[in-house]
Amino acid sequence: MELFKDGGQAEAAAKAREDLESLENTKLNIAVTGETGSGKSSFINALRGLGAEDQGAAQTGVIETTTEPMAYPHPSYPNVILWDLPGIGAMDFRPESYLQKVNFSRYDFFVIVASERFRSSHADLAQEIQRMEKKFYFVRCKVDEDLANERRAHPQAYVEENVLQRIREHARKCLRDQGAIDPQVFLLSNWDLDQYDFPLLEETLEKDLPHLQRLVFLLSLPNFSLEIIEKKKSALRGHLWKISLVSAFINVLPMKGVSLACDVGLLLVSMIAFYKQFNLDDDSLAKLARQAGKPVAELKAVIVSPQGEDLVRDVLMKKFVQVGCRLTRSVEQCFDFVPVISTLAAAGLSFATSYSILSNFLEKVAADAQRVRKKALE
Ligand SMILES: Nc1nc2c(ncn2[C@@H]2O[C@H](COP(=O)(O)OP(=O)(O)OP(=O)(O)O)[C@@H](O)[C@H]2O)c(=O)[nH]1
Ligand SMILES: [Mg+2]
Repeated sequence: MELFKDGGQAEAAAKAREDLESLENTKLNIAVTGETGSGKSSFINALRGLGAEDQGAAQTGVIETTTEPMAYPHPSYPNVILWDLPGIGAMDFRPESYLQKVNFSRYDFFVIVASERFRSSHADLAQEIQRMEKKFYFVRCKVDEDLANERRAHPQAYVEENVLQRIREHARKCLRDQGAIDPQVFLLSNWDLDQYDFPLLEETLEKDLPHLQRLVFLLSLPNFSLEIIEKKKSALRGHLWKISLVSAFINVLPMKGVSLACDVGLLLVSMIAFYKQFNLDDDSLAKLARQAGKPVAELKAVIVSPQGEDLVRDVLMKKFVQVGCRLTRSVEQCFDFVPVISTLAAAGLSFATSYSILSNFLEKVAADAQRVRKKALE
């Protein structure tokens, strides 16, 4: 309630509104490049929470499939676009003309995908990307296959972490030896994002990206682990006060008495967005059910927060009526003759009420997401 003490509330609300709008308009263009057949399209599908057979998935397969840059907007965050670039396998590969052809300036950063052997074209491309003053992350896919092969070939000496470390070090050394500066290497399997180095890649991107892009990227990720659900929750929690402040000030009019003015529309939109952010919307649940081989009703059965716009609106209205009645009586008595103060008090109450509603709802939706994830994995 500190916000409501010094008179700068309206400005703070305007600033919060600007921030929310910027978040909505934040764009992130991720270029996924690398050798032909290395798993680029599968990586893009994994980041979008899609299996190869899901609608809108990037085409994957053992024959060359990607020959032109293809844009894959995230299903819930169309401003996050993953670009599937053509493979770099050709013998006469020239990184400079390749990057010109794919319009390199469009991208915020590059992911160079490799599998199996390291090739000098990877290092050439990495160097050229750095020369163009962009960042690259070297991702070694199909590490599940490497491990299976190694286990088969050396069953006695096999130690998973040693094999992984060897692959990482080898890729880093090759990149460095050929001129890439401070290369970052991540090993992963597109079938299992919570394994190997994907969590580290996610953390690295979080550190490297500017604030709003970082948040959008985090929220767009599938719930590949319980930790990611926790991260989404705490990132959103840091945002709730802005939504509450904007909603509290949106409708405050100088009127006698206390109006628990609040933009229910904004709260509703934010609460419905939580469902998408935690992959609990109907589309995401249907996809997850298909991937888990379970009926969608089984996943929905563990969700306890109200689902669907009408139900959320109902809950919201009931909460406001409850809290509104309780607060109005006491505050109206205090500020009966001072309409301006009463207006600010009303905004303060709207803020507190909105914040508490959003905060409780966020807690419930995040807990639902954890239960749904557990159920899908059973
Ligand atoms: N085991 C395993 N197989 C993978 C992985 N990622 C991709 N694949 C398989 O590797 C093959 C090639 O994958 P794609 O995603 O089509 O590769 P791409 O780099 O997009 O290929 P092009 O578009 O042809 O250059 C497919 O058969 C995938 O199913 C992975 O992490 N592990
Ligand atoms: Mg492809």
